[in-house]
Amino acid sequence: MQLSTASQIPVELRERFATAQRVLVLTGAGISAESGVPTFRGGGNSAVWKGLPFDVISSAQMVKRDLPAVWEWFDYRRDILKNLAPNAAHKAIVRWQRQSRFSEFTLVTQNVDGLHQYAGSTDVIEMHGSIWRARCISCHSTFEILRDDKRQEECASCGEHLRPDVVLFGEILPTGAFERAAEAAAKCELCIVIGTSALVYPAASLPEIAKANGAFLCEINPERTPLSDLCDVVLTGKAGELLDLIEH
Ligand code: BJW
Repeated sequence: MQLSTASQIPVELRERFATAQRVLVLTGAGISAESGVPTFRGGGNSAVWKGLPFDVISSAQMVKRDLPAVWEWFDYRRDILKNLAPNAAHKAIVRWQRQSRFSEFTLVTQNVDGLHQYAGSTDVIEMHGSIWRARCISCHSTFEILRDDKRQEECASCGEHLRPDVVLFGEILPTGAFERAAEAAAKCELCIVIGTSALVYPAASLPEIAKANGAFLCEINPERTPLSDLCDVVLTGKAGELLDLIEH
């Protein structure tokens, strides 16, 4: 069912949204789709870069084998991103955080695009890092990559190679990111999962943790995911159209 008016949002979700104190929002690539950011999966397709599936080019092995190719893939994506802006869904989440209607509001994203922060969200838990940072492969110093500047090639601290500060397949998450997110998931009363295929772990375990601890679980996605059957409410449609409707 495609929902287009506030009255079509299930009453129970509206009530939960109006009364919950502790809320966790988990986002994935789909929330940025309406800004023009390509997703990794969805619509039966999987992203490919110069003939390489994204899970090959975005992998720990590829950093060891061909770091310049990895940079080329991330430079290409940053180049697209620098001309894109947050959409209505990113902005709705900023409002939810700023209105202070919830005593605890946690935003966890798997996205590396920085669009939540660009929209105005703060304290975002970035589970998979950021495309706007580089990290030294030796001393692990991190460096911001500014929108219009050429990125540094070498570490300013030790001179070693830099790599994108993102979490590739087979790599561990930034220290504390999963722990903070899992703690918020275990405590939340309402968990809203937006635009993720819910295939990649450990991020996909957060809604499972929330549900196991009694949270009301809502998914927003045009397609069904492995999480859909666990949810109390599934809103089938685009995040940019649906998020505004929940709060009214
Ligand atoms: C819309 C929309 C609109 C469209 N509105 N919606 C347990 C079980 C099985 C496997 C594992 C496990 N634990 C660990 C693993 C291995 C692996 C994993 O999960 N593999 C599975 C895929 C099988 N996980 C890892 O390797 C993780 N590391 C780890 O666990 O470390 C410990 C460890 C180390 C070594 C061995 C074992 C354990 C790290 C995962 C890192 C993921 N990195 C990536 C790439 C980041 C860099 C880059 O940008 O290139 O992160 S992969 C890619 O997938 C990216 C995303 O963040 C992530 C999730 O994707 P997401 O966000 O869900 O996007 P899509 O494209 O999949 O879906 C988009 C959705 O939007 C679709 O559903 C659309 O319908 C929807 N949509 N338009 C709303 N308008």
